[in-house]
Amino acid sequence: MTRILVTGFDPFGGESVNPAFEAVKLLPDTIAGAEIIKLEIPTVFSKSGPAVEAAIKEHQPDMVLNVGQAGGRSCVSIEKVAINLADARIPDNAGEQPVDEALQADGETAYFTTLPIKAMMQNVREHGLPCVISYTAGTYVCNCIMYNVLYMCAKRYPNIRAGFIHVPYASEQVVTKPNGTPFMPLDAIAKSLEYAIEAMVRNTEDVKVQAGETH
Ligand code: PCA
Repeated sequence: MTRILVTGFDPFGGESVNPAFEAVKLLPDTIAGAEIIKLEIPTVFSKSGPAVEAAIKEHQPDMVLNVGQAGGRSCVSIEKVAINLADARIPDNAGEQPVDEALQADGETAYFTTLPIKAMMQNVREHGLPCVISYTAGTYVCNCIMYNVLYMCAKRYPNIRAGFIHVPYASEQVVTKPNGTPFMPLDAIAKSLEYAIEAMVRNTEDVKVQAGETH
């Protein structure tokens, strides 16, 4: 049975929930016949990678999908690329605030996801939910975990495919935020993740559909 490790970060930046892990918790235990292993990980530069690697050792997954909050984005966005850079605008949950630091001294400048992200995007859209490919995961802990997981897969777990999804604020988070702040209901976020994961299981190769940006 295919096994997929799906992680979500804990709340950070003054929020009381993180829609990433809240949505991960709503996922079924199997998707398209694959077993879903759910894990909350700390929003901490130095601790998130080791937490994922411990779970990789314990569960031996075939794929790893890390999920994080991107407040300000309006729909689920699937990340294409992680860069070898940490540049934190706010301290993480342990007070770490790296500025212009490499994540791995011997790592590549960047890694592309090894998941079939266009097939994932397409499957979410075909179920009537908006979804885009994103070409930056930022420079905070989400880019850090995506980079570090792809780094460890390149170095130590060549058979694991990995990638990252950013999710918007959940409805309840924007109740006291300015009018117009983008959000999605949590169950729609969870459904988007489920359809993305379904396509991960069903597509070993990605599909060739247009998704790029002109700016
Ligand atoms: N989002 C942050 C870190 C944790 C999370 O859920 C980010 O996008 O970097």
